Amino acid sequence: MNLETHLSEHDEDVKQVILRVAEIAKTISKGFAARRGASDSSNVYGERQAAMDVWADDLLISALRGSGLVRHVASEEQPGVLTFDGSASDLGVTIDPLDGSSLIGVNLTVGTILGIHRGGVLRPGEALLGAMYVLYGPLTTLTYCLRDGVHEFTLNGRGEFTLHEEYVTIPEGKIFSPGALRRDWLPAHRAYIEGLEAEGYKLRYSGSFVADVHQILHRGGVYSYPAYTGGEEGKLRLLFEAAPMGFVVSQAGGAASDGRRDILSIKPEAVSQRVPVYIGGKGEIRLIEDMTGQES
Ligand code: FBP
Repeated sequence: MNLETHLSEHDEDVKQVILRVAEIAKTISKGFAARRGASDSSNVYGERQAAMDVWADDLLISALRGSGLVRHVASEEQPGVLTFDGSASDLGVTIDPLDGSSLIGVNLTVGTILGIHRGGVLRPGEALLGAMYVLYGPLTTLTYCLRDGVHEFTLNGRGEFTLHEEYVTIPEGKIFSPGALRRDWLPAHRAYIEGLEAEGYKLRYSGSFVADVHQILHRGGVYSYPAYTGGEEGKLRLLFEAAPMGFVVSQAGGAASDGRRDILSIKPEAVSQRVPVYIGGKGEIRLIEDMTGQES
């Protein structure tokens, strides 16, 4: 079954937005060879942008503007929320055009992450209509969730996204994917990770949040990019990374936390807001919240 058919029961505007992004994803998947290097620009956070970051961002924003179905767009590569007054619909979309882009040069898996809202985008993850992500790795895969299960599609040789797995649910598993430097870990987080290691959890960390969380979704365990010494807010962005991927994993039977509370309950104050991130199985998330709770 192809993506369009699988989406047929859903809201037409939302369906069209996902199909447009899927078309752009096909273009992005063909664009890496010609754009391996860094661009000579930096994003609003002063981070050096990969050439692919800029290109993918432009493609996605033009496609969403051109759809006439999206009124608000916030992108990790843009300073503020873009508003398209001519839109016939009031959808709001958040974009991380190419998460993990620093890995393109070494040919590791990166991805595009999207959150879909009704109305403005500065809303908690629990208000999301849906979310999706595309992985550009050995395969190009697209995973979407519109509050009726998590479904994965593979881009085939004919350039079509076809269904690979429906109603993905996170299994019990023993993988941990720990971000931030061990020397900068705060005591509760250090004890948490050392506890998982003592339980025989295997370390899997690529440096691409979307790819690492995808592995956790399919193999079980927990991804973490915690608060750390010198980074009490963590590194990852609430709007572009933590909320949409936390939404997908929560809809697949897992959970997402900032170490103390459900990440999906946090209302963003600004597009650039960072948040400590734990995403994975309910057991692993309950454990860190218990340990952090005991600390305070
Ligand atoms: P962007 O590439 O979208 O800025 O994402 C941030 C990110 O690269 C995540 O994908 C990844 O998990 C993390 O930062 C890696 O951080 P570090 O280099 O500190 O391990």
